[in-house]
Amino acid sequence: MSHTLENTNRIITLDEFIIRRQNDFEYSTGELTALLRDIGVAAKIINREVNKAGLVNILGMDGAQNTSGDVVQKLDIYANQKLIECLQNSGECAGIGSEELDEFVELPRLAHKTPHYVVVFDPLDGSSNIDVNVSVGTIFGIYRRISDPSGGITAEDFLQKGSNLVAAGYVLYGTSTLLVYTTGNGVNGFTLDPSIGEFCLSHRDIKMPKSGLFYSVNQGYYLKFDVEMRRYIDHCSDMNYGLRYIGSMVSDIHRILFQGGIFLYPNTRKYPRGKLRLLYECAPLAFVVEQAGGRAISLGRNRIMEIEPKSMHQNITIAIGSPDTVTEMEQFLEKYAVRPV
Ligand code: FDP
Repeated sequence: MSHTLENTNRIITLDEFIIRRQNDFEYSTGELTALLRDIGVAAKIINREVNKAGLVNILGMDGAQNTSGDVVQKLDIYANQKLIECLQNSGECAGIGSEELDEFVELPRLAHKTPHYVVVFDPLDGSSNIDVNVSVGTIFGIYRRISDPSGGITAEDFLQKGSNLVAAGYVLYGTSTLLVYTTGNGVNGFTLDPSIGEFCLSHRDIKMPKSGLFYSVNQGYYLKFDVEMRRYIDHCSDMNYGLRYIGSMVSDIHRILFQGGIFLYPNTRKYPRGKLRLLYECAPLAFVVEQAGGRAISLGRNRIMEIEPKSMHQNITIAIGSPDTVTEMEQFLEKYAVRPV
């Protein structure tokens, strides 16, 4: 009698997984597959540099400020460059929009390629944490371009609502390095195995808890929040919800994804329209969280995925996390009638 040996514990690498899932895409030509692989390569290179940040003279402020007024650090610039370089590998990316750049950039065309996609990213989110060895992340989103692929890219290719995203995800450079992404068919996570230099499937079909007992907000701004938001935060405290705030959006949302709860960045006096960027941070993470069963809304109570960006660096308020916890917060705002932002 012959036996078929099936190894159910065998390692599935990110590349293998992406190729296997290729047929899930509406336009399954291998272009999106190639783009996701390019991002995987960039993530490995950025990871290598983040890990040795304390050893080489790459750490610390560059001194410049980006369009959103944040101080740019050297590693941000490095991560930005590497993503741009890697996205040119396959020739499938027509252009990029980056949190670190004022304008979108058209990428050089490879011979015989007609790229149909643009990529938006925050190359190193939470970068003010690098100096103190706290986890940071990369956030990315991929849109199919609207403009005629035979011509140049336009702003409209980027100013699309999140519901048009064809893929999105993040890389968390933490105690281990994890790449989490969705193409609209659930969310999967891959942990980097440094010994073989591959992202390996470690978190299959991630589903977030329906509610959670953690809230994540910069409570230092409490007095700068609208009274309605202060009431909700008082409620979290009354209910003994645990406050967890790393100050690195990818890390904070990663915790919420696995343990449940809510992440908030409301309007403050300093940031009357919120601080976080719709295009580079909020929409891609909303896609991931919704695909894992969660919710993501602005404090004007619009679904983040339905908000059409008016400019590349538009800021927005956000409440994102477990569906029941976000709904509970929403009911609070409705009850105390927060002003739409
Ligand atoms: P950073 O400025 O360090 O890049 O997107 C910006 C961001 O970090 C998020 O990662 C983080 O959640 C937030 O800002 C922290 O802002 P506050 O310091 O105002 O809380």
